[in-house]
Amino acid sequence: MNNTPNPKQQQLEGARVDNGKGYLTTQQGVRIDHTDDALTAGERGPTLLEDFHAREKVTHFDHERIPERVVHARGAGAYGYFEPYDDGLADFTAAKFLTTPGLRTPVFVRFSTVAGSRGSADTVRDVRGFATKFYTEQGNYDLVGNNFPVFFIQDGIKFPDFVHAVKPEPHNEIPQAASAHNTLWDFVSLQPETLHAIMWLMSDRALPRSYRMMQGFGVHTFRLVNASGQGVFVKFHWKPLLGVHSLIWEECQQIAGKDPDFNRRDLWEAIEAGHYPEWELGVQLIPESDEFDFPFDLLDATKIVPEERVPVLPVGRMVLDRNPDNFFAETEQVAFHTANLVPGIDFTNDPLLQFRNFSYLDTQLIRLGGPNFAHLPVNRPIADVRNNQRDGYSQHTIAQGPTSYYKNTLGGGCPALADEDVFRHYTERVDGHKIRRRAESFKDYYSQPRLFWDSMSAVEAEHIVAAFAFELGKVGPETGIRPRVVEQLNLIDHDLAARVAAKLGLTAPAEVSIDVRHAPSPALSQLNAVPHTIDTRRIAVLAAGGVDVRGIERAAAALRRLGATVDIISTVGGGTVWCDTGHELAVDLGINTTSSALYDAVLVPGGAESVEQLTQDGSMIHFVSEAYKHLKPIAAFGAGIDVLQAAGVRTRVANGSGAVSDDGVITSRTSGDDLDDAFIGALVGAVERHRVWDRVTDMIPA
Ligand code: HDD
Repeated sequence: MNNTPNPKQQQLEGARVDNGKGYLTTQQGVRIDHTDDALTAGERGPTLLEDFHAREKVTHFDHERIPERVVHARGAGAYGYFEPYDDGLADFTAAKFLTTPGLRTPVFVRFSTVAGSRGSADTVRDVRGFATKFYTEQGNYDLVGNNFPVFFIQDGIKFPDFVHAVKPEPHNEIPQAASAHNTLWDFVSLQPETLHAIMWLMSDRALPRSYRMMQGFGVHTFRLVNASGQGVFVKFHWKPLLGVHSLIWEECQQIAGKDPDFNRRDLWEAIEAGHYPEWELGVQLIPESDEFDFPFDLLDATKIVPEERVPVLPVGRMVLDRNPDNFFAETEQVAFHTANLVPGIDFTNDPLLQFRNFSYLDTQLIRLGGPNFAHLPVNRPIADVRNNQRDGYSQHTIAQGPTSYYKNTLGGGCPALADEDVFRHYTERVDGHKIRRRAESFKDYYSQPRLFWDSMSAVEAEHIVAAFAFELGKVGPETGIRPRVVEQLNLIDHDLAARVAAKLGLTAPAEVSIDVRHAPSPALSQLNAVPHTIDTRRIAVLAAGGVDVRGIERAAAALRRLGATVDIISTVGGGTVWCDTGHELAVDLGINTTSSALYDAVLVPGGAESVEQLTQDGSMIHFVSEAYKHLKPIAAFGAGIDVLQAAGVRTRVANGSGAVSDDGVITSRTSGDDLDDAFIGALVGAVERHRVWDRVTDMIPA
């Protein structure tokens, strides 16, 4: 097969007639002037089979659906490019896209949830897929990773078991896109290799605020191979420039109803608005001579290599700057495959990875209907493709000539074998008995979940406890699963087990002695990955007739200048509200169509009449108290401060001159053109920090 158009295809291309006016046609190009009524025998008579247009229209519709991905069914994709910073990896890999400074390699990235169906909500507790297709000049390379650095199982043969356990239960297909049910926790309680990834799943990492604000990991230990055939172990990391941020579990549950497309919409809108998300690619390099220097097996995908032990070296950057034109054609039909490698990158013997190398090709055959899915535009390499593969469903290429075999003379010996820039499998001596047995070196299941737990800040640890309590609280008490999971947690850390047990009304197991305790890894706490930026954060401004528009304009201009989105939310769903200056202010959203959970911060401006209306409106009051409960920055100026008090915000507020910033509540009595710079500065600082983790809100009913 050759992906450059052959002469016959070119002839046809040249003869194509553009109907010029965008006319509706059949699939055969026949123009249609009526598509609202089928052909019938008489006005009220039977529909006729000879209406080929109607039949084609409905038949195509009947066949529109393809099987959804068995996992990662729901996703969002975008195009962009990857660019290495320099040639720093040139000694380690022959992959040119990683080592050619200034070379921009096109990419397509698909983010996804894992357990839910295509129509499920975005903000469920789940791992997120982070799959990147690099269209390199040496062929397509796919890095099919997740936003967790570890996986739930060690050997791919367990994948159907794990996925069956986490997916909806087969007898009633409940629950959708949720891990909080009997079968997952039954599996976890019996399969301790799951525990490390389960700790990540119970952490805030499973609730990303945005796809643009999560890390990505290649997960496995791969291998870089240089031009001389020498190898080095490598772990891949994506680090988002916007930092790592999460939602709060209660927000996730609300957003699942208010805006089930929250993460997809966020990615789409950011790219449409020109706020192109960016990640830094980093690598951990481990010389082969150090393979056995770790207290775990490098081939075990349930283990991390702590960044403090092997630093992550920055290699290049990826920018996503274009949304797809058509969701189905691109995001749905993109086919990733862990075995899509280019010269300079290779596998290791990780038994999970080895299985994936079989599974991805296999799944595309059923999902995309045959062996020619690489012809689809989103999957086509930019590199020249030539081979002797022929036929099959949906063959898009008209191959030339009588030969489709190697060796041949009749086809001039083409395609010829390459003698430069070739993929050669890494030469490795393999020697062993044919056995079905897990390696002893894979059998430490507890020390790394413990490392993760020990590396959490107090608030992150509290969220993990709450997540276990929620999930296990949904597990049938009669099943015996809850205490079995708590027993497993006790082998990670007694305090963790005791806190979860207390929330479930169980007796904590007796403390056991812990053999290995590693030094905490600060890189694991996402609170250490918060950069100073408010770029693309969403600020809600609550306004009604009589609002202080000058004050809004001053604050909004400063926030927008730094990249934030500012939405005016009012009691009406559109149009304008009148302002204290007599002008009109455009309303972005009515309070009935939105929720505080969709914003990062709230600003309540002054204007006596506006404030009078807001304090009388339960939805507005709820908006403020809920944002306060969700630990978000709350700001008010002038009379707007009254709204905070009506919403039960008990923090100290400004009552004289000067801005007051306390507990993430920023207030100032100044207003209009005189609105205090210090107030605006404090608001920006609070939005940068994102949440006020130590705010006490247990008494807030929202
Ligand atoms: Fe997988 C899809 C990531 C283990 C079998 N996987 C899929 C996707 C991602 C991952 C991001 C979605 C790709 C897309 O957007 O189209 N999978 C992972 C990671 C794993 C992992 C990071 C562990 C380190 N996967 C894994 C195993 C198997 C599979 C062990 C099978 C033995 N994965 C699949 C699959 C999917 C898939 C069934 C479903 C749709 C697809 O491949 O194209 O083949």
